[in-house]
Amino acid sequence: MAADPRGFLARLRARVNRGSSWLADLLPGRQIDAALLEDLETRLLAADVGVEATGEILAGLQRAVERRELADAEALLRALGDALLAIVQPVEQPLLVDPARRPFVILVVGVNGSGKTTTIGKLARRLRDEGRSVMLAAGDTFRAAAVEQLRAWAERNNVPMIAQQPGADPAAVVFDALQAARARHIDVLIADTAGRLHTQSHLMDELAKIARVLRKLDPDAPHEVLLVLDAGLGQNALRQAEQFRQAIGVTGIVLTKLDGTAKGGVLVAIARRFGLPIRFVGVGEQAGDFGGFNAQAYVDGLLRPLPENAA
Ligand SMILES: Nc1nc2c(ncn2[C@@H]2O[C@H](COP(=O)(O)OP(=O)(O)OP(=O)(O)O)[C@@H](O)[C@H]2O)c(=O)[nH]1
Ligand SMILES: [Mg+2]
Repeated sequence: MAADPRGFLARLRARVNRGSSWLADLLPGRQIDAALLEDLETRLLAADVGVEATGEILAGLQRAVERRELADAEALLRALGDALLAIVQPVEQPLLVDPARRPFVILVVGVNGSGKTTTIGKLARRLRDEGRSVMLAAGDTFRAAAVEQLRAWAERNNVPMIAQQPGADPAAVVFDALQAARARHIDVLIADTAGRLHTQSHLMDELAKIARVLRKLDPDAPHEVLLVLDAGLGQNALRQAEQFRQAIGVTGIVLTKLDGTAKGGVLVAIARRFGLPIRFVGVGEQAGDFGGFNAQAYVDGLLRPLPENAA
């Protein structure tokens, strides 16, 4: 079943790196030596694990080889898994909706096409299934189709949505929505925003304005700023995280499209560089292809993938 968490973990494990076993042809029959470690380094970099994390992992494995702790490929795989887990386990921090902050305001930001609106649809369903009342704010007033896309998710999930005409000030839309959510005693307000390049400073300023305007109603809002990153963008995702963090102060990351890339290792690079909580991951376009980040299932997916038909 789509909402079954075990089903989601299986999908995560099958779909990271498209379920292809990127180490399968590397390890069998090989001696654990410097040449193998060098090949492994190349694979980690190709999977977008990043220079910093790869260097750290390799240094640890090198020490283990010198101490003759890695007798065979299985031992190496285990050590590699432990090293990856040590980096990503600390960022497995679920989003906790504080009931004392009501409405709990989640502002969703990111570059064009990263998966913001889809994430909002999936998250709205998840929160609603947990028994919370949810409202959506159509803060992407830039694209006319954006409101309709969000409305479709709102209707599918049976949650209300606040919108204005195309071209309206997104800060005004989100402000109105917070007032409406308050009046209706809504638990969680999720605000969509237009995609923007992290290099467009006036659009980054617009995000800061949305946050500023929200604070007129609630000094603690937004309670969560979710940055949605497309895993397929590789190292560019790191630059995006840096810029959004500076512009608005990201409190959590959603990594989407882990199903559509052979570079799912970028999550490790992001965890290593920023240490920001990874709240959710997306492994497909359907509502059920979304769940809280699970470090162990993710590392298993990298190193010991399940076939797609198991998911
Ligand atoms: N395969 C896959 N596709 C996804 C995932 N998340 C989103 N998508 C798809 O990515 C495309 C863009 O998603 P949107 O949610 O519209 O992205 P957005 O960030 O709102 O885009 P803009 O509003 O244009 O900035 C859509 O076709 C989604 O179905 C995912 O986890 N996996
Ligand atoms: Mg959108």
